[in-house]
Amino acid sequence: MSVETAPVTESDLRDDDLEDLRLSAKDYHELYHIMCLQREFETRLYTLFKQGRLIGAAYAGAGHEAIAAGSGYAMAPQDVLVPLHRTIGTHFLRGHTPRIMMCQYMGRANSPTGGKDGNMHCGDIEKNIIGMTSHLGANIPTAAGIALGLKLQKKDGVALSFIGEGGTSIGDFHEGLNFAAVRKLPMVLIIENNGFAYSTPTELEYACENLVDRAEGYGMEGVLVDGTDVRAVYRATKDAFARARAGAGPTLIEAKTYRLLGHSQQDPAKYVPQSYKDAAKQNDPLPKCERDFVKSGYCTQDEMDVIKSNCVKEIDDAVAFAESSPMPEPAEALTGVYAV
Ligand SMILES: Cc1ncc(C[n+]2csc(CCOP(=O)(O)OP(=O)(O)O)c2C)c(N)n1
Ligand SMILES: [Mg+2]
Repeated sequence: MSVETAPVTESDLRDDDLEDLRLSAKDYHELYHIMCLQREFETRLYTLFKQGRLIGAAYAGAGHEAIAAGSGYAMAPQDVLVPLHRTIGTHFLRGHTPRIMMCQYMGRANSPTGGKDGNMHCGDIEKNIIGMTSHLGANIPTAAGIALGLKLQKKDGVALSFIGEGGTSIGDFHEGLNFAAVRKLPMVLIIENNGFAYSTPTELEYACENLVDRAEGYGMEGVLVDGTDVRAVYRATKDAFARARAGAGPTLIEAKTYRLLGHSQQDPAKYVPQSYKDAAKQNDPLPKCERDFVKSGYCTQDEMDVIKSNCVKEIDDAVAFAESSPMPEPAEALTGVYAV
């Protein structure tokens, strides 16, 4: 995607596609809730960072909420999540509540890592969340290994993971996808293509038109989707999970979106052209979801306003809970680490 080119600005789903989604009003409310929760949680993270109340850095998935909510919502309990730095909504959907995640970002003793490692690097084996590895690409062979395990154990689960478009240039992308395709593994990989890898625009990242075109070379299904449309992401992921469960192997999904903020809290993103910023604003997944859901009759604007204001309260509660939670004991510093 050239940074000059905006994807569709309104839903490109046809009515018959939408009927196939078979979602209830409750489902639509929850999809919007998770998107709002991600936006509110990360907006708050940036404020807390500036106030010196966080441990470590803050990244936001502003612009990626539809990818996180739509794909996470397509998962079944037996599926395994390997999240990435812009998909905190998937954590929420698998039971890592805002309280738990805020404790994680504040390095508290009761957080999943007990205050160790980077704040985003947390998982919970009971919840089928495998903590992300910071090295871009490394999550792909991890997901392929999980998918191999699920297949060998004849379990019904599917492994879901993510990679930014910048991360697709790393060798692990090739190794993980090739292995998954050869072994027909139950795995779904979503490329979150936001047009930039830190300050590098897509023109300097890859020469093909769409990264999903690589799927054919691996001998796997590839799907291109509007990553700002939560229903489109949900549908593409749900279909990919169904193929994986039927033994038809992995799917590569390319979800095109925009990064609404800089790479992280410390990046003012002065290198981003105005045309990209304008297109990003126009394609913000939250107002787009509101327009689509109200137009389609899934939710009223009043219902969506209530969901949004409740998210503010949920995050207020998470911050208060985390700040009243204890810091780890110094004596615990060396427990749970491999080398001392
Ligand atoms: C192997 C490796 N190289 C560099 C980094 C530092 N780094 C973290 S995120 C990032 C940009 C990633 O861009 P992209 O894959 O497009 O994902 P995005 O942040 O845009 O979602 C970089 C360079 C890293 N974590 N791992
Ligand atoms: Mg990117």
